[in-house]
Amino acid sequence: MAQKKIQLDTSAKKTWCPGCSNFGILATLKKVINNLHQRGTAMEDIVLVSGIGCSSKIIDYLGLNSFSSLHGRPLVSGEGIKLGNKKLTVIVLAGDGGMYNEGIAHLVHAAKRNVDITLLVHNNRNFALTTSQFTATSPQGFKGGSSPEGSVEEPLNPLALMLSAQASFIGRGYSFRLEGLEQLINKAVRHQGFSFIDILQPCITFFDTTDSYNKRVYAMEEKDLTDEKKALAKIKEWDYQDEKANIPLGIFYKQERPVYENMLLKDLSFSRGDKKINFKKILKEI
Ligand SMILES: Cc1ncc(C[n+]2csc(CCOP(=O)(O)OP(=O)(O)O)c2C)c(N)n1
Repeated sequence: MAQKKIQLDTSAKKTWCPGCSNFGILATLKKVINNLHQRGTAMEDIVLVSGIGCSSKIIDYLGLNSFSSLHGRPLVSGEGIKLGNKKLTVIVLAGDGGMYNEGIAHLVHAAKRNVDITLLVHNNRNFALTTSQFTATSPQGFKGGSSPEGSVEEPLNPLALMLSAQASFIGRGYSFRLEGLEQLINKAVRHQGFSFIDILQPCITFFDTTDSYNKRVYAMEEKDLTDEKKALAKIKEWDYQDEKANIPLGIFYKQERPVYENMLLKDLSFSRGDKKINFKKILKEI
């Protein structure tokens, strides 16, 4: 029998700028969560984790179990939650500043470990909540609070980083192409392993890339998703700098790999001298 649509609204006042593209991500996430529920996931088994930033406010607007972590640190919190209870569906939400600057070491290790969580990066290509400083994905020449003359740094391609860190699901969405974004997140959440999605999320106040993206984005066909060379070629179609290049959206790479928590928690025992200590037994005895 079909489950009833879940009302996820909260009473928290939305403090995003009017017209912010985060509203589209919020609406999409509500659909994704309802979809998960329709497929049998209990609401209490879904956990959202965020850091700090405009992007991270999203967890206040969704009536679900959630944890607000430090700026740049939501991934490790999410990993801890998943290790504590493998049954949970963990979705981590962060800004590009939090994830590609402060939290970049955690990002690389979460991908390498292949923890079964989904990461959504709201990539507006600036530190927006603090009124615009350049981040790792801002283009060279970006003018903001910390680079009034224009940033001299070239941008990082986060998808290329994720491919080399062995992320088992790599995708890109766009906050003004919501049908594609919803399908992409649905697939990411269902994937067993670390799922990474860079969501292009124009900051209409400080770095409005909407018109430029609208002209250049296109949906990729889903084929040969396990071929690393093809994935890299697609990833390199746009380097986050070139304002003329087309921007592919969808899944770039998907591969089955052993999941970290299944390997780590297989046995839950360790040896001390000739004694084997079993955590499961200890926990039962407490
Ligand atoms: C470790 C740390 N560094 C800096 C800050 C200050 N800070 C709070 S929000 C923010 C900007 C967030 O930018 P981003 O992560 O890109 O998210 P956005 O606001 O753009 O969604 C900064 C720099 C902080 N709270 N903690």
